[in-house]
Amino acid sequence: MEKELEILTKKFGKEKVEKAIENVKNFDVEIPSWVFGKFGGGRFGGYIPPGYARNIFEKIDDAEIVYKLTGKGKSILTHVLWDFSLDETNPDEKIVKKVYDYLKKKNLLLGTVSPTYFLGPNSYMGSFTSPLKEVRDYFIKQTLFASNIAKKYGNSVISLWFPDGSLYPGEIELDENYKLMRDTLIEVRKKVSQDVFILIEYKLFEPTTYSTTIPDWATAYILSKKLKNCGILIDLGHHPFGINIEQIAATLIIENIKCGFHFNTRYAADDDQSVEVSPTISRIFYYLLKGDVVFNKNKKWFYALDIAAGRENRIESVINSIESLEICLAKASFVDIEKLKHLQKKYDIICATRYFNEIIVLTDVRPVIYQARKEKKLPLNPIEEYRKTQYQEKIEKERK
Ligand SMILES: [Mn+2]
Repeated sequence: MEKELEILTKKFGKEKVEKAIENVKNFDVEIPSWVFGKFGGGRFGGYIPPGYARNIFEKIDDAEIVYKLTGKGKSILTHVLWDFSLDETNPDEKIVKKVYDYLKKKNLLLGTVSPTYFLGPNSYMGSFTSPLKEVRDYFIKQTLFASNIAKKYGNSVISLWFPDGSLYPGEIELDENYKLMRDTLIEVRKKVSQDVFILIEYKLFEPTTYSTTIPDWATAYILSKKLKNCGILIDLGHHPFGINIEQIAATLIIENIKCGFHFNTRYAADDDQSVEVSPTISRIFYYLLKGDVVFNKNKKWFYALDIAAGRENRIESVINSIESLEICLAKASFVDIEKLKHLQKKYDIICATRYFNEIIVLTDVRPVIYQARKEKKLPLNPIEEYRKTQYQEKIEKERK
């Protein structure tokens, strides 16, 4: 490993190598509670990987081992009706208090909280845009619950994803549907404590949808501009194919919009698979680092995984995702902006892209990851280490 680090140092200089190690050490990402829960493999007869967490406390146990092995994932994302309700209808603050104490005991934190707009009575017609006022009120109430607990026990951030939309043209009036979303959000913003930060997630599609109410970042942006202390959540799986996500991030940074990121991998739909090492994510990190929104807490950018392992080992899927992000971040850390700009100024198109890709695509930065782990006294190979713990055998036996 030392030899490989030396090669990187020779090529990029000591300063770049040290910065990359520092970045990998300091980066953190929130872990979704739901990845450990009762998600199945869909078309494979409702298969759920053995040892799945049956409640929020077991999810926290799983998150704890990820944190111990990787040093990442100190904060846990939660979903109100999955994690703080016994009947998936009524949230209960008593559960939140217990969860908070449990997290504290394990040296973990309650992260961003999401109201669950896709569960609950009569939610099949939507949440904030339901034609039924009592349904809208029910979800407004749940949003207030989420914001109260985020403020009292967490990081004062709530993240909203809406399943609202339509299956067929003509089913709803698109303009009125948007207006109802906007007006309900404005009503909610007035009721939610002003210091609670709201993230609005957009999503182009759900299976069978003709329209989703907030399909793209333009719609999320317009809505966020109407609300105080509000930003946009970019989920990698929620775009049309071919869209340049790093360009979206670059634009939002320049416009000083506060954002969140949900990292995952998708192939055809919103698959939410384990994060793979990808040039796209490295390029995203390039702009995030350039815009100083990764480590500068005042900029209020939030990073989380949003994955759902249907057949693979959940804990290994999360560890793999974390490692992929570390690699993409490390790669982006090596780009010398001045050098790149010099090539751009000369209009040296091919050399500029070759220089960029030599780092983003071709450089093996794993020695940086290993060094960062070594310095933090973490196992060099967390998946191998996980298998040694026998934790998997234990949960598969206990959680039946
Ligand atoms: Mn998401």
